[in-house]
Amino acid sequence: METNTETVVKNPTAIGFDKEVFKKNVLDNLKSLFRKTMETASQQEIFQAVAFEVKDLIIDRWLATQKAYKEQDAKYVYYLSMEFLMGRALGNNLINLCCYDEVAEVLEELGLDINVIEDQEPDAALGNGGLGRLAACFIESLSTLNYPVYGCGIRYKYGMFKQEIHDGYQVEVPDNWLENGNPFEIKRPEYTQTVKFGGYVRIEWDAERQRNRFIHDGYQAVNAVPYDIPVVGYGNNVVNVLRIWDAQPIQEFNLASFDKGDYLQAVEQENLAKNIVDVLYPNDNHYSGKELRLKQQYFFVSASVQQAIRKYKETHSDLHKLPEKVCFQLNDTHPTVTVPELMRILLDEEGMEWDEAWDITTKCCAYTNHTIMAEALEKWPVDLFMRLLPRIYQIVQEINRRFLIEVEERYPNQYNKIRSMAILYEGQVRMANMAIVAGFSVNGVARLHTEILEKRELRDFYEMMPEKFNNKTNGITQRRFLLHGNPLLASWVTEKIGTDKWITDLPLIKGLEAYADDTKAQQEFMDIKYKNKLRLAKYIKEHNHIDVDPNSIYDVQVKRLHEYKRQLLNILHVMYLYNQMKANPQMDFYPTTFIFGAKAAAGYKRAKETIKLINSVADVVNNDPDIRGRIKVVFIENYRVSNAEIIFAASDVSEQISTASKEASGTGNMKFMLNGAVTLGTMDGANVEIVEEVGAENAFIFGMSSEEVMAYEANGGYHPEEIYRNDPDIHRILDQLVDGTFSHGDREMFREIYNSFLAPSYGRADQYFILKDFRSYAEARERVNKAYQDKARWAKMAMLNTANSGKFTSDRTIEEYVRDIWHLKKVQVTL
Ligand code: 9GP
Repeated sequence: METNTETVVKNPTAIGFDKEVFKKNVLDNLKSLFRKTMETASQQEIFQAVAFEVKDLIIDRWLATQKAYKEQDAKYVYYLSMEFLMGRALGNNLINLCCYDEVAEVLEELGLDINVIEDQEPDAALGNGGLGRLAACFIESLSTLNYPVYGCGIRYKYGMFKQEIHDGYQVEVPDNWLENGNPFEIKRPEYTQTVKFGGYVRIEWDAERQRNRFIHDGYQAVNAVPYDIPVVGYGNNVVNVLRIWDAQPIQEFNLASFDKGDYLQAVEQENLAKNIVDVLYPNDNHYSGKELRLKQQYFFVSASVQQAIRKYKETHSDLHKLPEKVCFQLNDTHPTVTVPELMRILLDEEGMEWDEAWDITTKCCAYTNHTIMAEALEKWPVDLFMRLLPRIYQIVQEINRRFLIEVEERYPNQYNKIRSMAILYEGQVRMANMAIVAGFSVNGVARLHTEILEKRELRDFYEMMPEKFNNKTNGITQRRFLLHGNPLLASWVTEKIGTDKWITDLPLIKGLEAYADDTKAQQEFMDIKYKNKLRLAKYIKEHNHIDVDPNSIYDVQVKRLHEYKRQLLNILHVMYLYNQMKANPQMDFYPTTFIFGAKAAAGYKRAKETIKLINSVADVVNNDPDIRGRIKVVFIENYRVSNAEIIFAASDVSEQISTASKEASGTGNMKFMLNGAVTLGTMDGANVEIVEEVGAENAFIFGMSSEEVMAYEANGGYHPEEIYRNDPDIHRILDQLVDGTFSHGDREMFREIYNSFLAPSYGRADQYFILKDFRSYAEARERVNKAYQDKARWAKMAMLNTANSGKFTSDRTIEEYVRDIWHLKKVQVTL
């Protein structure tokens, strides 16, 4: 892999950092922003004062970067994404500016703890889970690798909701993340764009050009106003931009329009602007065909594409060469309206012919698929789509018409091909199909996932246009998930392998392998893990009021709550263990803390019931004197990026137990691995590649393969009631769902979950093969428990996981996107 370690500037003074100046400026900021001194300011105000000072350090690099891009006429990737799950910025900005330790010292001299100051910052939670966090890792890696990018998204007023647990149930609390302002953002009203909704299309004859002109009239318009957030590269002076769009009414509501008779129109335009960016849809891997969601999509896509074209035209006159300077990467189907929007601009505003416009569009757009879950597929009802985006719909119709002619020519009379590949079908606009037809690249996010796309989900497309398909296995940034999240391990790695170059060249971490059998190194590694476990225990005590034993195994499943991710399998197994231990108090078992963290989409009933079940089991098990604390169950409230960093660092076991074939990749699995947790998982998503890197002997694999799962699915499922009848342990735990054992005698509380195995009210029985995989999972967990008791063996396994995590840096993923799809050039930035 090509790296740019030689450009890394780690000496803070070399980047213009001066401790005394920094300190003075922070104090000045406190005065000018809040009229406060150190003695009177709140922690939040101090955070703001520090953050503004850090932004000052960033600004010169930001200017220099944009200047260098301009001078070199650089090609940009526009990473279009409904979600950017950025988390906190302060700590990572300091790390990437290479002055984290120095700022920590300054704060210490002022009597402050940098961790406490960092804790004042709300997470920028503009995303649900893996998809949004991946986008955040990608733009950070692009900056670190000296590549130009605009992250384009939405400035939601309310991000991902905050989760509170009341009586074991999830309660959603609005996330007013902008309450105290965002010190890192800059409003850019000069780049405001207008986005139009509704209305109708008028056709006029253009005599000069001898063709029809399409005129969009009677629409409602809204202003898209961008806010720029800096994305700092590690030690290389590069600052890219995350540009998120806010919606503003075109003109503030004025009474004058009342007299002119367009009073209602004015009110409507104002309301339109008010609602669009209000809130992030809290659904992960699930499509809800809401009109507002389509508005959000078109809103940010139209603004971003218009802006990209405007920027290009500032320095270029020939739009035919747009693909040399611009690539739009569609993060899932959510931004697919990019395709018809770009066509609209080229046809209607630039006056191009269809073929020229299509040629440009199809060279500029590339699509990433992140899921095969049927319920996540976006299909918009034609009537809604047409009403909201009348001109865009016409263009979609024409794209579809022309594509179907191609299909018919290639596969005469094969209606099944039309059925699977048409963009418009049975009254729906199928967004994935449009993205594939128009994109020059279609990629999956892990090898297995891409294979499933090619062989099954998108087979017809793959057969017709195999050259478009490629795999880009996901990755994560080690700057956040090791250097920032686990500073003890980070320093130890540097000391052991004799260099800190792993920060920008993660495969170097393989150097740790040399220490795998070294008892002293093993001890050091496990000491660090222990300290991180203490840190998490403290967090759990403060937030959950539960004591956990840092000597116990920390067995962790943190991710969004979804049936296919099978948190239910995990908690059913805890119930099983509990039964075993009650029956045999002397059983050989190493104390284990089962840790969960998960948000459920607000309307996802089964997911919410599962959270209640986890908390109910926790209540019983944690308080049963017979168990003597040997099994503990903890549900961490409000799982998010900032506490995730603490959790990964402290984990021994990484639960990656999705039904094989369902998890496209997973990225939490990589963060655990990097931090020396051992995977307990199915052969799904990127787990396959993790096991390949670390070796099957250093992971605990169980369960059906994706082929087996898909074979059962093809045959309509299996018969869980047979397992229920024949396996007394499973029989017992299912019965316990409805006999009140974990619900204070309430037999109805978990009835729905019980029914899902034996008599579902919808779908197949045990759709995600929980009972089918149960025994295999139980056996794997037993192996884990035994393995942990051999301290040396465990230390070796854990260390080998860290040592072999090099492939899973997002730097590697980005280099592959650049090589195969984006074709960007590195830009060096000097101050
Ligand atoms: O479910 C996938 C997850 O497996 C993957 O790691 C992540 C990033 O590629 O995307 C998730 N997909 C979605 O959230 C919706 O497509």
